[in-house]
Amino acid sequence: MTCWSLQTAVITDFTQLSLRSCNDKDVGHTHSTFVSSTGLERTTVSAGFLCLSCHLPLFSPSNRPSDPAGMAELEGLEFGKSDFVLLDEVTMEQFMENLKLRFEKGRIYTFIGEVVVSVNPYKHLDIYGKEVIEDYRGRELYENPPHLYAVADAAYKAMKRRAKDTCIVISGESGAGKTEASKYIMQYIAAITNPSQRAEVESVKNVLLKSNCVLEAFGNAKTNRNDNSSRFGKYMDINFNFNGDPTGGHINNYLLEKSRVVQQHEGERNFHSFYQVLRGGSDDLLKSLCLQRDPAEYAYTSQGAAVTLASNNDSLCHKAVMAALKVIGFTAEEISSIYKILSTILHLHISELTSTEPENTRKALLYRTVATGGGEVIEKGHNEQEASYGRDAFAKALYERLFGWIVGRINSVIEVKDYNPALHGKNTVIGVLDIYGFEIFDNNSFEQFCINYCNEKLQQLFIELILRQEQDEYQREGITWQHIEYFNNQIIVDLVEQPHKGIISILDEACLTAGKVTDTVCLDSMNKKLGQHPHYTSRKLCPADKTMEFNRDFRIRHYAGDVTSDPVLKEMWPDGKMSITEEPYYVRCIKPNEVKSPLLFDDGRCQHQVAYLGLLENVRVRRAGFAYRQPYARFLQRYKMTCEYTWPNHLMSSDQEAVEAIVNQHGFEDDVAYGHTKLFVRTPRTLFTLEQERAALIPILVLFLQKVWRGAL
Ligand code: AD9
Ligand code: MG
Repeated sequence: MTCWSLQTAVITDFTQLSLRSCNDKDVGHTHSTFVSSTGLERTTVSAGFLCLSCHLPLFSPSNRPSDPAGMAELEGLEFGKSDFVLLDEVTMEQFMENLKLRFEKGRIYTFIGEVVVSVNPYKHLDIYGKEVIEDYRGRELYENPPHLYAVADAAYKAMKRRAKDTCIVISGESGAGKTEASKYIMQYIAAITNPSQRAEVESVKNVLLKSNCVLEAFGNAKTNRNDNSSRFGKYMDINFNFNGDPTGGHINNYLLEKSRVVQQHEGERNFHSFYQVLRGGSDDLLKSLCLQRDPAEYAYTSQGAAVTLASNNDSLCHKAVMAALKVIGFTAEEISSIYKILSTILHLHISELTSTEPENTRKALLYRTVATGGGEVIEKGHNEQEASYGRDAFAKALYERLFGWIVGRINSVIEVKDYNPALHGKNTVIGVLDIYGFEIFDNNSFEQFCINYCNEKLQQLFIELILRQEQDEYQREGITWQHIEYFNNQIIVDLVEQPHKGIISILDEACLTAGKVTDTVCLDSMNKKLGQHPHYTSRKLCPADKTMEFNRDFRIRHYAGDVTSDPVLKEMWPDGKMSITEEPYYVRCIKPNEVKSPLLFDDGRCQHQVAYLGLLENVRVRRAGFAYRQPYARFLQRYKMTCEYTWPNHLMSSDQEAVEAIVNQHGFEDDVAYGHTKLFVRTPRTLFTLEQERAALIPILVLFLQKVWRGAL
């Protein structure tokens, strides 16, 4: 018997199994229990499983599986621990050592239980192909090496099995790999669904996938941190029918960074769309729009003095976007309008291109209408500064509306139509959240304030679900539990959003009395209310020119670092609402270095991210915790058939006692704890075994019942 032939065999009698070590030497004992390198004991032997006694892989080198994923696990020791839960000791030192080793070996994904930690490889890795997708399709999370596909499959299975909405939250700072991860996840879901290739489902999948290309063109830009930085938040819902096939979707977009349309930092660009049309548009198109090819010709595309992207070809991207727009269903007229608006923004030949009266446009930009005390209405000319402010505001508004319209148009194509729950069953959803990451610039504006606040809220959700709820439940259920300390960023969230004295409230007040409240008054009010807050400071900056007034700013100590915000905050908070299911799956992305290098693992920067993402605490909770829990009644209902004392009904005084009988009969005493209302199970193996036994018993039971019905018994 070769080891390889055991790849998927279910071992029922451990004592019969004798395998060789990876050195091809007999290890002198019979492997009886296995542990995958994700740390979970298993009864199914597959690549990467280590013997619990000798800790050696169960497969010899000559029998190595050919799939790269399996190989990685097989060589688990060389490539580090694929689940941080398996660290010998949960210390920052060991965590970082493992993370670094895996990054250097090209193993960019590592589990913390069900959470995937991902490090941006900054190079193409051959780990997303069809064969790899097949490895993950329908498998349990711990059966394969860590991968985004494992999480995508877990979310998909959870949605399908329990007909429950679920979502995948991808977080990490700018350039950590969130958007790439979200695309791989969507590709995976597209690949594993609609096996019967129904045309209407294929078309939905196609639009969903192609929408990324369009959204990135209009919503992403080169920043100093990321050549393809998302400048909007995206929450994409994919709807599924009872078969588990996509029937549609919806894109929520949040807070487009519209200030970029008129202003870019040194080294940064405007949104890709401008450069793409200039570089890739046909001569005819450019002529009709009166556009020059060179982005350096336009103020709005050249402020950052970085018109060319090293990592991407604008001209090719333009062609891809045009093709995607057509696939999605934009008409030729709509596409033409999109480009007219872009060119309008670029050179503000507004009247000609937006079909408005030239005189009206001129007036709108150069004059404002003022009501005099006597009830008269007069036109007052803008000074130069006011006129350029008006022009910029107009350009920003145009672009924002264009973006909103594009998203709306995509939504109109993919929205679920004619769905009849009575006919089609429950419509379920998987959401994928990819917002722009935490960012700190030299000059931080309202956008950074909002982006970082969003990230605080996401961290709060993570803390809430993974850390606090977990610990709270153990306490509530009376399970012995060593409390784990973690930094709760609620204090920072409160600083921003508390009614009356939070920063948003103070800004709101200032906006309501706009015109009367100056930056100084607003900052004074903030200092008065928040001066003592441990995460708030304000500075006076001495101007170089002594005749000028002091500049002032305020600083928030975010969980990821200090961010100083420019006090001129004039935009409005978006009214969009995001509904995240309470059972999210998490991908935590880490950026290995600031120079986009595939070779450099910057220890300091990575450790900082691990710390503020709370990953170490996550490992501790996970390690000390129980993988599953179920109320006694539900556990009993499901598994009572596996125990002679509980089937068909038990005679014990409580459900808990009956559950104890099941646990004892299977010898799982050491793997469980009894709470006040629930059974807690430490490793998935226990449930896995019970599930297998139940699955084996069901056909026997059905036969038995059929016989009873037919009166044969
Ligand atoms: V931001 O908050 O939108 O500024 P993201 O979304 O976290 O940021 P993004 O996914 O855009 O980062 O990744 C940045 C770049 O890293 C990509 O353009 C790729 O060049 C590179 N990257 C990220 N993930 C991968 C990967 N899995 N494989 C190869 C990757 N390259
Ligand atoms: Mg992004």
